[in-house]
Amino acid sequence: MKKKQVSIIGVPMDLGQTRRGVDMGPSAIRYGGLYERLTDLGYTVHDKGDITVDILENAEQSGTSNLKNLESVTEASECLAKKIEQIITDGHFPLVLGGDHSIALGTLAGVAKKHKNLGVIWYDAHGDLNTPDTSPSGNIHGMPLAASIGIGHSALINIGGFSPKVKPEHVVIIGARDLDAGERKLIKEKGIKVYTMHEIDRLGMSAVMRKTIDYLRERTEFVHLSLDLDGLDPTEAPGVGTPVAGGLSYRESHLAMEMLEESSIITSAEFVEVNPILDEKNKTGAAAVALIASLLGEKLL
Ligand code: HAR
Ligand code: MN
Ligand code: MN
Ligand code: MN
Repeated sequence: MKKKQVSIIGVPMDLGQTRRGVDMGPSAIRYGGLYERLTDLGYTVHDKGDITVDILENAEQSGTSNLKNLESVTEASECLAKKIEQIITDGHFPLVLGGDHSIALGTLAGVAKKHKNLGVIWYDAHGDLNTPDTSPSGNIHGMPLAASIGIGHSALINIGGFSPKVKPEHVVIIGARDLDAGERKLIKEKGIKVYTMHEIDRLGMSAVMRKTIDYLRERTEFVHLSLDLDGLDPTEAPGVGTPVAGGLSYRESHLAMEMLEESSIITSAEFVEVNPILDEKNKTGAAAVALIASLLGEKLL
């Protein structure tokens, strides 16, 4: 039997927001033992290292928009998109380590180039559905999902040279509890499926995942998981730049990963927003590793 192949890419990106340290996320996740955990599961793991990202000191601030570090974020995204495309061409499972959530622009560009009829699970406290007009911060990590459905700054929308990457009705957001006014409006206008913490409290994670899997199975052929560690509660994942109280537990998150693994719908994944400078002894990096392992088949027994 041919062993399953996983290709890892780190994206040391901190330019999509303002708290430094999240560029060290890929190292923190590797430090948490990712490689060994995946090889123990029987995978052949190709760690392709990190892509090159400008450091803040050298990032150009061209004055035409309110978006911070637009040029550097765009440049890294284009580079990431090409790498992802190659990984999928090689028949490997792409696993991206962040880095702030702006990296999803590049991941989704690469994935969508190869996988038509793509679904996306956005596991996050936030919607990341802002545009330059609605953003309260100018931080690009609050915009990648909007850009991926074709809404926002043209430079972000057109990463990889095409748009959109995913249809709004093929997106499921899980764990949302901090949505800006413009994001709520977009969710309603575009009919994006969202399981906020309210629905998760009411239905339970098991039912939410069952519905998510059924929904995406009916509509899509491939599904990308974009997991922002701030989807978890900050008590269990403190190493994130924009923590929001009242989040998903570690166990709920494991259940979600286990159900996705059983369903076999996930064809690419990224784990983002791990900031080891804000963390407690790499608790968040370790949580990322444990969730990745569950997603890729690690069992308790
Ligand atoms: N919605 C706010 C903004 O656009 C905060 C976004 C924080 N985003 C992340 N990614 N951490 O989910 O600035
Ligand atoms: Mn540059
Ligand atoms: Mn996010
Ligand atoms: Mn978030």
